[in-house]
Amino acid sequence: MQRETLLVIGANGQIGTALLPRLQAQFGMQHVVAADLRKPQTETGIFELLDATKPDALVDIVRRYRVTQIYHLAAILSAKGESDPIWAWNLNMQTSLNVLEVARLHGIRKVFVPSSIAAFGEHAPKDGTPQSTLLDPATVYGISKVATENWLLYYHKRYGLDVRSLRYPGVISYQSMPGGGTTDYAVAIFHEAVREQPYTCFLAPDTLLPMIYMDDALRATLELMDAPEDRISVRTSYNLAGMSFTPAELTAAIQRHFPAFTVRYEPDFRQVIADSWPRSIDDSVARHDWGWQPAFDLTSMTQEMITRLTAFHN
Ligand code: NAD
Ligand code: AKB
Repeated sequence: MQRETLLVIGANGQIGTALLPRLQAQFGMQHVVAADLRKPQTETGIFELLDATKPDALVDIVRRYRVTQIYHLAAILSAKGESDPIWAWNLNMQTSLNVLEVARLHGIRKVFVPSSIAAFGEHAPKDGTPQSTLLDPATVYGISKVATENWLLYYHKRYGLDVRSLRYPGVISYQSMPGGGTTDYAVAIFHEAVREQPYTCFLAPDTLLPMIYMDDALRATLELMDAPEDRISVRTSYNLAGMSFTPAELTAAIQRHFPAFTVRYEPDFRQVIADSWPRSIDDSVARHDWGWQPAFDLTSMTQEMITRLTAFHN
């Protein structure tokens, strides 16, 4: 049987930085190729500079390393995308279509392309947002995620490509800073708290949003990718839930560790984006199909973030 070789595109981002060591542990250092527009800050194994909007450069890496699976993590996220919508659309769509087309033409066995809670908009139920509902996103990022989800389904139906995807909630992690999203406050707040600095939050205190701890997000990704094909009933993207909380609830959870910690609220343009997203997610289809179960709640995630970042900042 041919050994799997994985290509991770956008490997230096928030999720790639944490995913890479997990994939290297599972598949071996020589069988995971990291690629990104920017070089990694530390030595992380095999690395290739890649602009994934360029199909020839992508083909070259796939051929040279005999890649069998692609994890496509490169994207412009919700807040950053609004600064230049056409650029964000072009980058998100061009990279995704290049990955799908290269996968089809070069015998790639499995492709992972994440979607987001940003795929939902005004007309989706806000609480317990179901797997199947109207998708009318408010951001260019969300529009690109809905379009990509439909392209994934198309490549699966038309070409039999084994595409897999999760609609990640806001991902909270200590390994690196997030890259320009609306949920980024939930990471930045911890860095200020452990440095014993006040934090200014760009969302209002009662903004309830779905979030997930990185450990859970990675486990969900690996479990989905490992699941037998006949367990995968969703070829657009699976709803995925971890926890939901507001900035005020997160502040209170942090204050149990740092009673003097204070937060000022100055909502900006990201408030409108957050208000267009679900408050909580129904992930029962993922639970049913491949046994998804989150492990972290607000209390355990807060404890873990503070422990890890305290070690990092000291
Ligand atoms: P990020 O912004 O932290 O990282 C993206 C990486 O892609 C960066 O390192 C960037 O340099 C790279 N990149 C950008 N353009 C590229 C190009 N043309 N070619 C190659 N690399 C390029 O993003 P992330 O948070 O790690 O997100 C990864 C994926 O997960 C994205 O699809 C994102 O939409 C999705 N997602 C993330 C979250 C979250 O909270 N982090 C939530 C939902 C969905
Ligand atoms: C963002 O806020 O844009 C991301 C996401 C939820 O997709 N974290």
